[in-house]
Amino acid sequence: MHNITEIGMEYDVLRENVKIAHANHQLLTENNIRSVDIMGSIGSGKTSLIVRIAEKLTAKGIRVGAIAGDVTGDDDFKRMVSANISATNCNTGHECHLDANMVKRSLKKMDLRSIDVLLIENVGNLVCPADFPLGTDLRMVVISTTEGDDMVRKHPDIFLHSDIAVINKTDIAEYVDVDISVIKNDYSKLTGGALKMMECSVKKDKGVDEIISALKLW
Ligand SMILES: Nc1nc2c(ncn2[C@@H]2O[C@H](COP(=O)(O)OP(=O)(O)OP(=O)(O)O)[C@@H](O)[C@H]2O)c(=O)[nH]1
Ligand SMILES: [Mg+2]
Repeated sequence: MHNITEIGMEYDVLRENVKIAHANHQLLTENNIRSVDIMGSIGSGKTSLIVRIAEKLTAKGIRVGAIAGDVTGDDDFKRMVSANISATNCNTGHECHLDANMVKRSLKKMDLRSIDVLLIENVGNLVCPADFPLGTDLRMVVISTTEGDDMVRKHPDIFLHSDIAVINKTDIAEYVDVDISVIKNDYSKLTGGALKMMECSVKKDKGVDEIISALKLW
């Protein structure tokens, strides 16, 4: 006969994460940095969007920093550095999401006086990042047409935890037999009609200015 002891670990981990997220937010605010947590599916175009946003902001004299969150490797980090973004790489090891403590450690490595905007690329995943706020001003989720038209129905939580939702790769919707209006309707229903999903093609530079405005980055 085994004795079973319940340990409320999940709750404590999430509560601790929220505490650190508050501290991150305070630090960013003290340094006048506007910050965004960019979540989304694998390959939906998160890095491409960050690079495009950074190009546009840099052209207006707004200084952009980024944290490249990935399980392993430095591919996205290198793309950001090539785009003249003050970036830091953050490998999560086995974790499928960034957490506030990882961001806290990354912020320590950055010169916060030298940036106006911080774009954090979360690990490509539509499940776990939802539960781990990082302390940013806003959270955005990016999906793309290549994932099909059922992402909102399958992963409602991440959309409900995001301030802004983007459907990217609209340029190839017809080639992958995806009707964007289905995705947008699902999102509208989920949010009770309060929010509209934004359409974007990073490749064709469509919708990116609107996203920057919605995020109030300029
Ligand atoms: N056709 C098309 N391709 C795009 C668009 N945006 C990104 N891509 C392509 O999609 C692929 C994945 O883009 P990434 O920016 O690496 O996506 P990601 O979300 O950062 O990927 P992970 O970090 O691996 O999760 C690349 O080959 C991009 O060139 C777009 O608007 N249209
Ligand atoms: Mg990426």
